[in-house]
Amino acid sequence: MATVTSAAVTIPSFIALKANTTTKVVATKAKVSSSLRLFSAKASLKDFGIAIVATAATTILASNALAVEVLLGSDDGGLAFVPNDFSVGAGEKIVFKNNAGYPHNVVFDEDEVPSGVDVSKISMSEEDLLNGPGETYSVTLSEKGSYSFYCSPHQGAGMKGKVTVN
Ligand SMILES: [Cu+2]
Repeated sequence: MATVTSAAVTIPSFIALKANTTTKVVATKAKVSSSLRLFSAKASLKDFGIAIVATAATTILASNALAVEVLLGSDDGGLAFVPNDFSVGAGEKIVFKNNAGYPHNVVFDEDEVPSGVDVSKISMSEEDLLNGPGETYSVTLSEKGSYSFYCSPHQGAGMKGKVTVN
């Protein structure tokens, strides 16, 4: 049957992402395939593929499987990035999230980023602040190398961090 073949081909590409999300994807697919059984083999194969992609994308976003979260302010109220020294893969999303001691912001240091990187494209402006609980600022770095960043209101208090993009 065409639907069985399709499942066999598409499942392996998702296994690498996260073991426990694979289970959900497979479960959803089973329902999709049974509802498509009345269509022609070719049509169901095509619709099937689209449904799987949509489900997988939603699952990834919900679980943040491909993002790194950095807290702004430590749980005990310290003016710090948590963690303040970490690594990400090139193109991996970094989500800075207000936790305590806000307002905060995230400004990359133009003297401590890989050459050719325009810090204005990856930084918040010095005046721009995250004021509310749980507010986030997200950035994706594609150039490999070491980047230093700071929070402009708390730079003097030592709120600085470093990320290595591999
Ligand atoms: Cu701050």
